[in-house]
Amino acid sequence: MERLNDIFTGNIPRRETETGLYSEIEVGLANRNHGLLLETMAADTTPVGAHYLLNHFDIPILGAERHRLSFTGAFANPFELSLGDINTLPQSTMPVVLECAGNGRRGMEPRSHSMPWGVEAAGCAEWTGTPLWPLIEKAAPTADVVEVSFTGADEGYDDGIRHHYGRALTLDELRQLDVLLVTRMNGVPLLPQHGAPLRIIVPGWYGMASVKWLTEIRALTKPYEGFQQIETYRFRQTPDEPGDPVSTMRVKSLMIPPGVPDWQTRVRLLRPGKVTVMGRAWSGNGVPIQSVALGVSGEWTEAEVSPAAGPYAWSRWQCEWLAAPGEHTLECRATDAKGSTQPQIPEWNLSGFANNATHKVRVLVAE
Ligand SMILES: Nc1nc2c(c(=O)[nH]1)N[C@H]1C(S)=C(S)[C@@H](COP(=O)(O)O)O[C@H]1N2
Ligand SMILES: [Mo]
Repeated sequence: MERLNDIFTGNIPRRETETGLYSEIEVGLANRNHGLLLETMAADTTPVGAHYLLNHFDIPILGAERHRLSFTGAFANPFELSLGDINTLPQSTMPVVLECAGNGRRGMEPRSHSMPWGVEAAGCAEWTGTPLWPLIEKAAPTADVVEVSFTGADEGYDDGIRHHYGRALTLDELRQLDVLLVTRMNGVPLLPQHGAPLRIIVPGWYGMASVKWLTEIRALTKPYEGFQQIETYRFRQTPDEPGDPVSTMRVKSLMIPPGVPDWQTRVRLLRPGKVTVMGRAWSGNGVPIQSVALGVSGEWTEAEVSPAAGPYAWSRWQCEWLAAPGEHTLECRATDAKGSTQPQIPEWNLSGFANNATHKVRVLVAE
């Protein structure tokens, strides 16, 4: 990835953290990047228009006819593919949970000055395309290749540095992860905002790895130094440390807020009696969900968990609750098959990444 130097380089530095009221700039980011509408978790597959979006720069409008993907750099057999070429390759469809690494950022204080996600930066769509690994093998990385980079057509500045959005994976990661070269979402061609005409999906990882508007796959003999790999998506306590990279998703659950909402506050209102509370749960790296519990005022009840539709899909959970008059906070907590469980209070980091604290919903119950 090129780091272009021009008169704008270094002009707009990052503002690392913020406290108190949200700024107009942060609200502007939220308007560009909408979240999952939680009530659509009633469906196994998130409808295309209800899936969250995270676009750093402007959406490039790319013509599918003329689009080419190049395999370049340290490959013994470099080549280019058109969309027509990709469509003739073996196709597979996978339900995959995508979650933005910044999901839950609003729950960390002080907060990072960035996209102000609550809990809604997740979704489970069905992605269709051709498996990537056979194409990497066909391109034949030379013996000294360590990483492969993925470059998007979108570009802009972050922290004063101009770059195309790009990420990399090591050859070992590419061998192990079921990375898909994707042209369709829920059976229809990708919409512009989800990466049309071509993206990758890296199942089990936070969303930043799933590069959209893919133009180039480059074999590298040195570790990738792109902005989105080195400068961000790192767990840091201070701005100066290199930090550990963000990769696989942490165990997480969400609930469909029960009852009906109040328009302005979204507070949930319901009548006393038996209520079925339901939601979804998932973990990273293809690890299945073991159990989910619903907490009401510190008392936990085991939920019923249905198996996921695939190794990277979410599980449905549901739990009966006898709603008594009053004000309550409902909370859901998942545990995965490796025994990882959600904390009630998130672990703070500078950028507000990977907040997998329990999802809490306030409800008012009255006759
Ligand atoms: N080219 C490009 N790819 C990208 C991004 C981007 O801004 N540009 N955002 C990433 C991030 S941070 C996330 S969370 C996912 C979001 O995918 P979606 O908008 O299809 O839900 O795309 C990833 N791929
Ligand atoms: Mo993201």
